Order: sequence, then C-alpha cells, then structure tokens
Amino acid sequence: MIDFEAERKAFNEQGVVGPLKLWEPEVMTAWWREQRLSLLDPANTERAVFRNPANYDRHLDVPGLSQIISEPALVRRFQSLIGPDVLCWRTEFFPKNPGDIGTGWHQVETYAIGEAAEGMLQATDRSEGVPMELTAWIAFTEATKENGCLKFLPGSHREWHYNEKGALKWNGTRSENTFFGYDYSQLRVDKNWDPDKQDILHMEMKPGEFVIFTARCVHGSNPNNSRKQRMGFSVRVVPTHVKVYSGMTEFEEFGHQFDLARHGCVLVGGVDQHGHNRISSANAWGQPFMTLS
Ligand SMILES: O=C(O)CCC(=O)C(=O)O
Ligand SMILES: [Fe+2]
Repeated sequence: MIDFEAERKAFNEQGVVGPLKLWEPEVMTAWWREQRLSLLDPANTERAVFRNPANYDRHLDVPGLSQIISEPALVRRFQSLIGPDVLCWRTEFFPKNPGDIGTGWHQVETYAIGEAAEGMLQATDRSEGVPMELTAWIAFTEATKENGCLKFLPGSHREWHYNEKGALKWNGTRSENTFFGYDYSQLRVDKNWDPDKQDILHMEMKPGEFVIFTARCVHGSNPNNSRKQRMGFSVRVVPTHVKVYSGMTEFEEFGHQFDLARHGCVLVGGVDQHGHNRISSANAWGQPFMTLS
C-alpha cells in the first residue's frame, strides 16, 4: 500500500521524495539489458522523433519505454502530487560513465535552459502550492555516492536560488559544476550563497527505484568514480493546463537542434480537458499508450 498522504507531505516540505520502488533490481537489470539493444536498433532509431545525440523522447519509438512511462507506481504518485490529469512531455537519458564529472547544481521550472528565455512550459491554471512540473528519475542501474547518484537541497524549491530566465550561453565544455555545458553559477541570485555549504541529500538507489522531484528543488549529481556506467531515465510530466513548447516549431539545447514537427505529449493519467497540446496517442509502431484514469 502506498501512503500517498505521507509522500505528499514529504514532497511538499522537501521538493523531492524517494527512493520509491518500481521494480525489483533483477527485473530492472534484465529489462534494461534488452532496452539498450532496442535503443540502437535502426528500426527504432529511424522512427525517433529527434535525430540528435541528446536522445530525448525515445518513449515515442522504443516500445519498452512507451510502457514504462505509464507504470501505475509512477502515475499514481504524479496524480497525487499534481492532480489527476497528467501529460508526459519529455523523457531523457542521463548516462554517467566511469570518470565522468558530476552534474552541476541547477534549478528550473519552465525549462528555460540557455537561450530559450520564455521556457518550454507555460502554466495556464496554476494553483498555490501545486507544482507545474515533476520529474521521476528512474535508476536503470544502481546509483550510489561513488558512481554519481543524484543530490538535492531539500526545501530549496520554495525559493529561487538561480534566475531561471537569465540568459546563459552553452559553452560546450563539461567542466566541473556546469550543467552539461551551461554554467548555472552565473545565474545565482545571491553570489554569496554556496550550494555546497547547504544540507545535501544524496539519493542512492537500487536498480528499479526512482525519485520524484520538482526541478525547482536545486539538484545535481556526483561524479562517477566507479568502473561502471550509472544510467538514469527522467520522465517529465505536467498537469494538462500547462502549454508545452507553445508556439515553437524548434529549439536548441545543449548544442543540439530539435525540430518539433513530430513531437507530441502522452496522456499518462486522466483526461485532457484543456486541449493545449498535441497528443500522441500511439508510439511510432502504432502501439497505443496507456492512460490511467
Ligand atoms: O542525472 C543527472 O546527472 C542529472 C539529472 C537531472 O538534472 C534531471 O533529471 O533533471
Ligand atoms: Fe535537472
């Protein structure tokens, strides 16, 4: 039995709740071994929505990923935190290879990363205290302090420590403390505030566990000092009142170009009473997505 009340309370206080369980470690490990092959299979890659190395939104073409985004363990939590009507607007892989540096601290809400000053998300019916976006970061492999688990500043979602709307140029380097080439420290509201001096929550997870957070909660990850790859998969969702990529036909992020012609959101929970967004009802193979009522 999931204690939704307790999880909601923890989330509201901290901006993050986890680790939570999706599958047993052995189940995840075997499943992920299969998905790795599917990701590289040309039959899938030629159907991918975006053709660039960022590898976003592969849930729209890889059948296993099309299914995982609708797992009740995820969707029921999303619904408990942002309401019954839930759209998955993006998925992202976060590999961290042996020797890779940590992901720098960052804080966003509308995903106004870099040049996209207006952001990718626009709320149209915001209620006080209810987030307009959530991420479930699923551990496809083990995530430990040693191999680059996520880290959070609990409670930091209540205050803006970074100016999300500030212009930031992608510098193409992956130096320590940058967010894949975006130097978030330039956006710090208070230059004397040091995230590393705050109370840090290290979110260690077994394969098959996940954590839910609002990207307003300052987060990053540790470097990978182990000999194995750490792999996370972020499922990003919004309530249906949020406009996704409104008025946009393309965007640029992390030095890559994204053409939105084939992008759609997936309704993983409830109904879409707003009709703001293009909805994908089936993946690239014509297999319908599952929506929990
Ligand atoms: O996995 C990471 O290193 C960073 C993940 C992250 O920032 C996110 O999912 O929003
Ligand atoms: Fe992030």
